[in-house]
Amino acid sequence: PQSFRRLEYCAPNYTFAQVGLDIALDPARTIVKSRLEVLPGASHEAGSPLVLQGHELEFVSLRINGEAHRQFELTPETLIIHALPNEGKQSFIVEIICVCVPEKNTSLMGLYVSNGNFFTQCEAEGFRKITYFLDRPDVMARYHVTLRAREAEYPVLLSNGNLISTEKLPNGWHSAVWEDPFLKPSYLFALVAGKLECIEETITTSSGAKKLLQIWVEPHDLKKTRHAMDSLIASIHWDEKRYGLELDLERFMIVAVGDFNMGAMENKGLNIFNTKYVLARPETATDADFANIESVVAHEYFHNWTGNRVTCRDWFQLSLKEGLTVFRDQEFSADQMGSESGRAVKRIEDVRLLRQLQFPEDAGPMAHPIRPDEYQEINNFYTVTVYEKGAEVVRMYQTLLGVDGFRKGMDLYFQRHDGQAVTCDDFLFAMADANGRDLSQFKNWYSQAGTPKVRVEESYDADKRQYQVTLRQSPAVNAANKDGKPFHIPLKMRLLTPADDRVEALLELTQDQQTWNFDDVTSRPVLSINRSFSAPINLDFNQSEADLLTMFSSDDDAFNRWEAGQKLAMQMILGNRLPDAALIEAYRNLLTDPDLDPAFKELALTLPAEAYLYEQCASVDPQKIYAARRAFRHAIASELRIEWAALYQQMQTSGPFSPDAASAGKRALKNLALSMLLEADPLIWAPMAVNQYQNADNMTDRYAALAGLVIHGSKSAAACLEDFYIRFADDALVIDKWFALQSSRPPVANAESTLSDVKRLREHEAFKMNNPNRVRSVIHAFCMSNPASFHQVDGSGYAFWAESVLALDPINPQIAARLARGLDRWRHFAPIYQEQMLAALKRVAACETLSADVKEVVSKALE
Ligand code: B3K
Ligand code: ZN
Repeated sequence: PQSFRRLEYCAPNYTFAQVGLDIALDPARTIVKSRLEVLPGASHEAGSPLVLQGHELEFVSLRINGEAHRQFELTPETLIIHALPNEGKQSFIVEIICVCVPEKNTSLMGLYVSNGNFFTQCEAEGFRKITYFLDRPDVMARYHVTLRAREAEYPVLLSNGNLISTEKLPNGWHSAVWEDPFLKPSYLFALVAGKLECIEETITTSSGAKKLLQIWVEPHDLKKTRHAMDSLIASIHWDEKRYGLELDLERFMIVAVGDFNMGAMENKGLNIFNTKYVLARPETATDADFANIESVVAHEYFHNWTGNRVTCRDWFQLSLKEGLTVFRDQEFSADQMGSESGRAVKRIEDVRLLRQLQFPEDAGPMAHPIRPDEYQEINNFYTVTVYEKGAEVVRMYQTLLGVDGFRKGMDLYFQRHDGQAVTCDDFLFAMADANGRDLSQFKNWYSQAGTPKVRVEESYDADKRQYQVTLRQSPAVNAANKDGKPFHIPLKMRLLTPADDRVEALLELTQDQQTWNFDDVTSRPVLSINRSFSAPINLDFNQSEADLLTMFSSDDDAFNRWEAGQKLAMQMILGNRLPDAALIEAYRNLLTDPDLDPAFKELALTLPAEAYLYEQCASVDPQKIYAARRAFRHAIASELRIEWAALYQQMQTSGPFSPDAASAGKRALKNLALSMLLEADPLIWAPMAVNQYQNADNMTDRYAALAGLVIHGSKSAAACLEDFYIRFADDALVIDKWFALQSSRPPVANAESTLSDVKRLREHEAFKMNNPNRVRSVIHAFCMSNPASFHQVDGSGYAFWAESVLALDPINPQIAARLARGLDRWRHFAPIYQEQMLAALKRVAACETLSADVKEVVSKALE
């Protein structure tokens, strides 16, 4: 297979000044006429051919400067044009006509049909499925687009930028002309056509300009768009206030589509979203859904500057826009939480996700630096490493430079690079230059994979009242990280003492080993380090249980307070122990503390996920870890049953539903209490759960009650599941939840295996193999979010995985490749599991028609 390498970057030999597209939409045969004004590019050599990418296109004709042109070659992936009239610096016009077949396009890349409407997805390399093009992000052009379609079926015609004109055409057709005033690469092109309706708002931005905001959906979904609109308006205001960045177009549109490979896409002025991240009403969406919509709307909007105005030179630089934009959406969401403790809650949630998903990736066969050096299929590199670890790296700049220093760096970045396609180095230089700092060692975060480990050793001299801490870093050394150079690691710390000495510092660990001394420390302190998770590392710090308990009850850094509790629970679970009396007491104090945020309590009493526990083991036995974790949970549930019952009452909310952070936190704690009560005394509490299920006025509470019944194997679960299906049968996103809940059910005593349920669900009339959301809610949910049911010693889960990867690959390689990642860590498991996983991997690898996407994933796993 072909590999692409970062160091082999070549500037384009041609570029486009203007792109004209005329697209006649027909599901069976869409005719695309392009008119490209071509100029010699940075690496131009006289006489060199113009090599355009094209994929699954039917070529019709080629003209140059108005004349038919015959000196060209067609390959399955390219159109190579020779004998060009381009001596000197003059531009010339290339006109191409080609045809594509949207209704046959199940990959959902390029132009496709969903529920009778047309949509596009071009990032990273989908534009080449629409027309022949220099489909690379460093070719930036102005686009002028004419869309044509039958008016009755496709009354709405949208593309990027500003609407210039519309026209009625003969035979029931009509057209619309759109012009995007900004330079953009092809991956930001979009079109939408069909029977859609919108809600709209007009807002005034910081310069006093009026802007039109629209959210387009299928007519029956209009009533579910308010939250997305509010989120968009809040995002626009936040970016003005925090970064001085204003919306630059006359109109900004969001369109929702039910068939979509990922969350959403930041096409210039025309964001296209998975319905899951747009549609919400209290009766159909959970608090988590509301929060996700807010953050995805913000993320895509923020891309307008970090991604679109300044874009990536090549796809190795993906984290330049993604890491930065994730950091921005995290900060936005933290600000929306409305309190300091809310900010901490958001930070804990983000770190939890990073450690559950990204740390395993960074330790497995697909490990790569946030700026990868090599890929076979770029779609495989939209990873938690590029996104979430990338965001942690951006956060470290802010930690090192301060919020103001970071802002100066951002200002300089836009001043230098607006309208350009640039690299991660350009971002780093802007940060360094704006602050007069040498950040050369910080570059190692971009080039080295693996989670660094930092070992902590401390000593205290009571006579001298001196405290000493020594930090040693060891970069993970693995295939993707041969150098193992030391990182520049910012570690926030504080010494906790009864006298409250207020010894605080930001330690910058830059060498393999460094020691710091602190004077006038009145008694042996408890070290609180890596506060707020200031660096994405693993701490190797043998703190005593007593110290951890101190932190769990009183660290003023909410993140580290939470972390101490997680560490205590983790050590006990991995040691196959139940919580001891001291820990139960600490939990009790925390749960009954009237001053603590309910959302924080919920996080503090939620045990480390199985995926994170696996990371602490040399050889994983999923069944043992599941049993130990469940027993530990059972102990917390039953020993604190009085507190749980009290909280279940106290956390009831009254009045109309609001998804704000404080109300959501109360519901989260109440529903954790219900789940704990079901764990402790299922027979007593099942009727309460049924009652909550039936009377809830919002999806958070209804779903939580249903999930509690299903997970705890209650007899009432079946009837409630049936009721839920009937109640929401015409709401696809809710039916996704119905599927996902059943597929992610952990093993229940005396019940059929989840796998047999999943196989039945796959035959359900509402299951659709070519709808990504539905597939994710059944197949991915089982294989990737249900470890205790998936990892069976008989290998039945793995056989199902192999079957599913092979069935999905011909339909949608991206969705298949994502699932293929499910056995990445096979070497990390105990031998009885390993053998079965290896057999399943080999079965997939043996298929001769694998997509490049799946092939890269399984071959790296088997390397
Ligand atoms: N930039 C898109 C992701 C595109 C994925 C292509 N396989 C969404 C986002 O990160 O905002
Ligand atoms: Zn993004």
